[in-house]
Amino acid sequence: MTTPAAQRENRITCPVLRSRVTSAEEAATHVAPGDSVGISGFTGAGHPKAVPQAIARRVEAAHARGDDFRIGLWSGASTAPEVDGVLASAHALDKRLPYNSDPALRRLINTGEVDYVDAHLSHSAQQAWFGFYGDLDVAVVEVAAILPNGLLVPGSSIGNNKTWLDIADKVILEVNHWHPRDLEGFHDLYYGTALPPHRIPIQLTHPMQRIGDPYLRVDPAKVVAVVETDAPDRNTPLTAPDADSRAMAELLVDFLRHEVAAGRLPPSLLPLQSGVGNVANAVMEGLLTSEFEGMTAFTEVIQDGLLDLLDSGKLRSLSSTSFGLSPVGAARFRENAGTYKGRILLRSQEISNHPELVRRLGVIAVNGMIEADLYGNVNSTHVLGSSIMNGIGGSGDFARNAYLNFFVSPSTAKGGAISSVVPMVSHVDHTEHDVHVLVTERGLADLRGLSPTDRAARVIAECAHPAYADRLADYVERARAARPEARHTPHLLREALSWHADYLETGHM
Ligand code: 0RQ
Repeated sequence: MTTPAAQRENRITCPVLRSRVTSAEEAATHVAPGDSVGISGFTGAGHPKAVPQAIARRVEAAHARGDDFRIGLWSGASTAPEVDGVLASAHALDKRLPYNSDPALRRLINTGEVDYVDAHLSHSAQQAWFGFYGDLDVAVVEVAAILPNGLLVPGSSIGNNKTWLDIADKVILEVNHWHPRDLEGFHDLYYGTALPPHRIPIQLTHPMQRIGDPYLRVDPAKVVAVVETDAPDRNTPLTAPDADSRAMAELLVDFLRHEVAAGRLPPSLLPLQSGVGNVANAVMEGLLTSEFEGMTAFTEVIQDGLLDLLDSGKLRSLSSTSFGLSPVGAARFRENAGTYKGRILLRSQEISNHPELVRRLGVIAVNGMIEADLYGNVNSTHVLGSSIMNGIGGSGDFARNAYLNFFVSPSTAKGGAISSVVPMVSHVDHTEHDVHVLVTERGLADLRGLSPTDRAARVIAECAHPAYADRLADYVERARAARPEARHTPHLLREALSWHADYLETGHM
């Protein structure tokens, strides 16, 4: 939906950049075959709405002429159908990093057409600076407004925008009138990051502390085009939490209660991080009806549940890099944006997910998983060892450095045909050394301070589905008996690996 230009307020008040306003088609001509393109966007918020579609059309026209035209695409995190979806269907991509959740692109990654670099979200900016990914040719970044002095008011996500604007040879800006003009003041851009060996500590000791500027900077000489849009973020509807999600949320909130009673957490908890999806949202709903007050969040995405918690007053404030709201949540935020100022702060993902800060603040991290094994290794990314689902996202940034981490999943997948608790995970994202607590709808296994054998007993007793528990217990027993001199982390390697192979061959484990 586009508002006629005459009705729009002037969001581009810098004369130099105003003079670069053009169409998405014209802007897309600045992208050449073989280019690496860095775009804004994180969990469906703040991605460019028009230029990627114009690039896709350009690529399709080139392919129709028999010309090769593919680009590399770097983002903050996942985008939306009008970015990853259209570029995938145009076969426009040869490389993608650091995170994707688009089903069309996932298929191309899994068939080998697109190379995917699945990186920790806090690492992507610095690895780009280090030169690990090569040069960045073009940045396409959505903003809410351009000030008279050329500073940029960011949109609904920051992600890697600062880095892309800094390192790209050319910059295309999309100014999206859909974002509330009130977004000015919601952002904190830290420009103090240096490369080793010149790094200094990041002086942030509270989730809401400001350590930077409210604006993004760009060298106007690099800006080759400015495109105006008026289009919403992805804003996927959330389904109401199902019974399993509610059960997991209840277990988790009860465990936090137990930790407070034991003196291991303060009554207002510690800053919360929660991943995307319905379980994360259900946990926030559980906290809403809990006795906890004065909470804070140091997270990467703001789903509706966090907004509810903020509205209730139980959550004092929240630091993130992005929104990821449903249409209802987005409408609520847009209507009342001004009232959230000072309670929500958006930062670059290299800061929102920074290991130094996650460790210092003592974050409580809650993330989804695909499967866990008996000893506590967690697979967040791959189905049956080989096919990627989304990517590691920020889960590793938070989990390894958290004060306390939780990994959550239903105890089975594919209608019960697959157990989410397995002898040995088919792919490792979070090792047994990183993982604290596993939660399924069956129960919660606190693995802290346990030996591998004790972990196995607890995971089977608390988290495994009854249809698989006996088989898993039998596996551990036989593995222990098989080699008495190898009982630290007992395995029957052939059997452990054939666990998934059985499913691939028969449809059952
Ligand atoms: O596949 O859609 O084809 O049916 O995996 O599973 O149960 O819908 O769970 O949406 O919560 O996602 C780990 C993927 C869980 C997510 C993961 C199949 C299942 C389904 C999704 P279908 P559900 P969720 C914040 C932090 C990594 C990144 C992260 C994720 C699909 O949480 O991407 O945490 N995490 N980032 O059928 C085979 C199993 C399975 C299985 C699930 N054991 N075997 N298939 N599935 N378990 C966000 C960011 O960082 C940006």
